[in-house]
Amino acid sequence: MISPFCVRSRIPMIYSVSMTQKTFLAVKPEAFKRNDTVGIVKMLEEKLGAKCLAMKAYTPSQELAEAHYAVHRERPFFGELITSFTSGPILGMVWEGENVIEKARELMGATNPEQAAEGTIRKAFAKSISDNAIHGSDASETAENEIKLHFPEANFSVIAKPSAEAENLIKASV
Ligand code: IDP
Ligand code: MG
Repeated sequence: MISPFCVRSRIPMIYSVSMTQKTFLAVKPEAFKRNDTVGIVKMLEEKLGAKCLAMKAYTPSQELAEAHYAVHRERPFFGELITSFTSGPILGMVWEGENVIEKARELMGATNPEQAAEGTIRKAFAKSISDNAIHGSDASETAENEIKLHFPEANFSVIAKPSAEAENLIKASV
């Protein structure tokens, strides 16, 4: 019998190993206009190792764009960023998989495409730091907020849950 103290202390360790997560990804307006959408989704399908739960094309309103990029409000490029994000349709998506947030960030590549590694989406499709083809959530809290913001109509009640393997370990330890 393992003590409750031990159970409590083990859970965060198990969670950090393997998590089924959801993330919000979006093909940005400039890439959408260049018809790069299919190529980007193909890379996600082939390389992300996750499944797409939802996908829709829409032009973000000023309000949506400002909420989405609220963390950058004080940055000098904020105005340009909002103008860009509201300039036409984006393809907003929710993807689910093991550690999908970090894996998607890796597959996206560096924010500045000059620093993006070979084989990444930004290396293949981005033109500049302000026209860098794709957005992806950077942490589980931002993923949860962004999914609620962009898919208010969908009921994604569980944003992140432990893998089956981790759940079994947790059950076995109680
Ligand atoms: P991320 O998209 O890789 O998460 P963030 O730092 O969150 O990068 O920045 C959000 C977006 O703002 C970037 O994708 C990029 O389009 C734009 N951005 C970031 N830094 C600059 C900059 O120095 N000049 C112009 N645009 C920028
Ligand atoms: Mg970001």
